[in-house]
Amino acid sequence: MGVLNVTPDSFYDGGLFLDEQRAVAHGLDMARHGADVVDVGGESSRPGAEPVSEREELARVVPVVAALAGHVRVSIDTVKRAVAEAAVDAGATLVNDISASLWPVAAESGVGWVAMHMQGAPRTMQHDPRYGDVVAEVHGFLRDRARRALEAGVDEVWVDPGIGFGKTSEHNLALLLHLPELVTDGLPVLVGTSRKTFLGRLAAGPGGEPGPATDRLAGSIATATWAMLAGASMVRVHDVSSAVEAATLVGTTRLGVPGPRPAVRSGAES
Ligand code: HH2
Repeated sequence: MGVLNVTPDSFYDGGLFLDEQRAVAHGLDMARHGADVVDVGGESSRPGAEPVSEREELARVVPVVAALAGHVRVSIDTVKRAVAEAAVDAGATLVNDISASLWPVAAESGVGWVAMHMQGAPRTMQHDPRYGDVVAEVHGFLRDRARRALEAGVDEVWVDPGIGFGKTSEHNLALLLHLPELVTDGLPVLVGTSRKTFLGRLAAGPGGEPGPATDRLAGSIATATWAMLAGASMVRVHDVSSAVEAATLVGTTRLGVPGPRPAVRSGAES
């Protein structure tokens, strides 16, 4: 799943694709590089983000969804019912819902739905996130939401632990470590770690300042690869070609087929 933020303020690609033509070109480019889904969003959910009006969000996303829908599967990343409905009318076939509350839209319109876990709301969610048992609470929440959606008649239900959404680095790591348990529930799992702050914190080490999002490619691909090996069916990424390359390598390894090997100089192998 390639990320396409039609926003001025997203934490990594904010402002790059606010222009409709640039957004569409980037979406098509991600599809060419192997994205199965392009996730179009018109409201940043980064920590501290201010909400955007419905009118503004509709104006940002609907033309982009309409232009991409004939070329690649499009998901709509929104928490607003009206935006989800308009995007589905424009051709989106998956509602990516960080509020985990829009399953009725998916049920009514016959599209897929992603339930993501978030503690609190973007503006304040990173102030002091607390859990008794983060893995049990997040998994329990996702199971409950998925059950409600399935009962309402949604055929395609995804679950996503919501890395970085009301979670410390330790919470994020615990959720990644325990991903295989979420996978065993049988629902397809989506994971989004791409360029997120906890990767910068981990790379900086204890007491260090996290580096900028531009320095987080290695961590993004490492954690996406871990998620794929742990059984996630989809990873949400900004860097599609690197992620597709990692997915190809992991896929061939998992099937027991030797993947491409680096050239080894004779006699110099250690
Ligand atoms: N992360 C972001 C947004 N939407 N959806 C799902 N299902 N899972 C995620 O982890 C997820 C998501 C945040 O990333 P991004 O869209 O790049 O940034 P911003 O919210 O600043 O636009």
